[in-house]
Amino acid sequence: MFKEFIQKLKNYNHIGVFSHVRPDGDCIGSQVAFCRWLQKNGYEVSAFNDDDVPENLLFLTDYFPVDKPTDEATGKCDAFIVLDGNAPHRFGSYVKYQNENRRPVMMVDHHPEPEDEFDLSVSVDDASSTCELIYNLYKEHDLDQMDPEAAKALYTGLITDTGSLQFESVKPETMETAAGLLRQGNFRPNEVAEKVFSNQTLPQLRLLSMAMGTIQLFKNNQIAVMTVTKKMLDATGTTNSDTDGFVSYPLSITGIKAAVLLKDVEDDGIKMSLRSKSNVDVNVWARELGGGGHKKAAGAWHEGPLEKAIEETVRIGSKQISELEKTSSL
Ligand SMILES: [Mn+2]
Repeated sequence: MFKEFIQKLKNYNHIGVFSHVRPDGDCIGSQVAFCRWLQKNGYEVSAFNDDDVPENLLFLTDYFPVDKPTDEATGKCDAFIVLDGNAPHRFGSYVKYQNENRRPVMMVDHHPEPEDEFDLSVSVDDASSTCELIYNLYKEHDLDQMDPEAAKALYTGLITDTGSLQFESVKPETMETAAGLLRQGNFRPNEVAEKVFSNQTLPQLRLLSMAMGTIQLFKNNQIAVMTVTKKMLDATGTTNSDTDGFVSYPLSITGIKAAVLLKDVEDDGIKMSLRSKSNVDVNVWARELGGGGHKKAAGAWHEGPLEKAIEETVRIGSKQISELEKTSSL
């Protein structure tokens, strides 16, 4: 899988590694583990992200620092790697740096329908996570190069991108990857899980409680909608990033086929997270709203206002559910 990738890397000295904007566990986990791999193999390495690393993932930046890109720092790089996204715009200011001075770029990712904008792509859309792919890179090259830090970083992405190894994307290979990481890194699962999942603040829980109160069900109780507004953030002293993971709560209601979280927290429209636990394809659904993602998890945007965004979103989802019901394939 990585033979050509590893060979091509040898043409360069200083690699700039970008992960996608508004980073998550898979994004930072794969970035940190991959940067350590590059370093072990003699490369100069810089890791970039436009946005702050979320609080619960900050421990990963002790393993490898992730900085905001600058002209000076990107200027040192003779090649770029982009991780956990399959279109240039996912990497924010990466596009600007490439426009100013185009460098060879390689991509490693697991999202469907990648854009053809990269010099080399390792794109595996049935992999659970980009971290699973980076584990394969280590394995194909030399697994002994994986230290406990890299193993914990990859384990982070493995559990955050799979709902703690519960999603449909989890295959026997994913579990084997998890086992390999625990063995190679010599750590227990709770050591990482507690850092990532059990560090909620009281304001975050208060916000969650308010968001729970907004849940509405549609289409014979098969679609759940949850909303978060700027007012709720202000009342609880929280920010947009404190809503991470909220959408899984409405999805856990019995009989629900798909859930949508609408966040009316910025001046320029409404951000939506769509999740499915059925044959409802939220990638197709989000695409009708100008967004996209995976079959089971996707994102979209609506210009608002909130009521209109809910109505249109529910209408599109209901249409898909009706079609699936017709063929008894829901
Ligand atoms: Mn991912």
